This record gives sequence, structure tokens and C-alpha cells, in this order.
Amino acid sequence: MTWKATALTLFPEMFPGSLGLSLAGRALREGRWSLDTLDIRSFAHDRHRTVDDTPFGGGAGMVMRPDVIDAACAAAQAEGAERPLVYLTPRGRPLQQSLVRDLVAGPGVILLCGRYEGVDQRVIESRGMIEVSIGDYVLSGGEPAALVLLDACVRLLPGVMGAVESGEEESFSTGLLEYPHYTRPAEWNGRAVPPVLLSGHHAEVAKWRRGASEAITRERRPDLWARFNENKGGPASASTRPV
Ligand code: 6GU
Repeated sequence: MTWKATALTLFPEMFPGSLGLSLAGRALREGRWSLDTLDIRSFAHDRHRTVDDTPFGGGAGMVMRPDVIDAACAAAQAEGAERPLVYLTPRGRPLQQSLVRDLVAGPGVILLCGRYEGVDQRVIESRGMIEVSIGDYVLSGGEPAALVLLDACVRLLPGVMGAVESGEEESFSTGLLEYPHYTRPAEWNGRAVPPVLLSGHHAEVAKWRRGASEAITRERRPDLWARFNENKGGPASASTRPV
């Protein structure tokens, strides 16, 4: 069964974008996943194809109308198995690998890309949307965030990563950031590769990498480090726990 993504957007030309290239693009052409866009504007019902209006209560910007968004969601949901509906918004909960894993395990996803100040709260609630943010900064629209989320999902689909390992060792699966990588030349611009990596001693290499992972996580991501230590020997970590 093909993993099915549908993007609801005012800018369908932004898709597949980067996902038409590289591993994701090959997998798309091979039919390992599919990507459709629905132009939100085509669900407007007035002569001017209005999709937004001014906010009740006043203030800057425009809000996307619930009736128009609902019609677009209904059209997407009418095709195939019921899929989770993700609304990309800086107000959402931070995107994590655990959500990515859950989405990949299902039939696919519907992605609502907002513009303007946002979407009327009532349709977010009535459609049971999962609100997701890709980080603490503001984009001009949800489309690049949808591409980010899809990239994270598609690379986990069977057959997409090819020979690359299962992903068990990568950052956010172990709860630690990854150790640094080195390749030839062994010395470059006066900089040597850590000697243990040239030793051929697999156990020592593994020990060094583990230490480097812990050090970099402690330094850069005290939040991950704290969670990692809390969960040591305990229940499934937040990154492996189903959402
Ligand atoms: Cl999902 N959308 C927008 N517009 N800005 C964001 C974001 C999403 N995540 C972080 N910033």
C-alpha cells in the first residue's frame, strides 16, 4: 500500500519542491509514496474565491475561513483510508521523531498549510487536527514546514533509504545527538582525525563515539540530556514512546 500525502495549500506549485529530488524523489517515482495537492482556493464558493476574512475582535492580518478549510479537508479525507490531519503552525507542538514514526506507521497524512494569521479555531477543533510546529521561529507559511515533515516521514518508508542503516543509531532514536564523523585524508590542514578511529579497534571506537555523543548532547541540548538521564534504564524514552 502506498503511503499517501495530501497537501492543502494556496501555493500548490511549492510541491513536491525538494521532495522531487534525491531519495524522496526516487521513492515518489517508484510509487513508494504519493503526493497530491489540493488548492484551498478551489473550495471557495463566492465569485471572488475568498478564502480569508478579517479577525473578529479586530487586529492585524486575515484569518482563513472555517467553511472553506473544512470543504478542502473533506475532499482530501474522501480519498482512501482515514488519515490524520496535521495543521502546520508555529502554535503547534514541536515536531519530534516520535510523531514522524507514528505517521509513517499509518496510511499517510493530510497536511494543512496555513497562510495569513492562521485558521479559524473552530475548524481546527471540529476536524480534530494535530497542530505541529517545526521550531521556534516564524515562517511566512506552512508549506516549507510540510516539506520538512514529509522529508522526515518518507526517509523512514521501507526501501527509501536503501543500504543506509535502519536509523536506530541516529540522533533522536537513542535520545542522544550523533557523534562527529571523519573520512580521508587522515590529516587535513593540520587537523588530525581522533587516533582511536584509525586503530581498527571496534570496541574502543564504539566507546569513543558513545562518549562524544554524550558530551555533545550535554553541551548543546541540556533538555535532551536531562531526559536521557531520567529515562536511563527506565520506561521507553520520550523519543520512542507513542504519542
Ligand atoms: Cl509549522 N508554520 C509557520 N508558518 N511557521 C513556523 C512553523 C510552521 N513552524 C515553525 N515556524
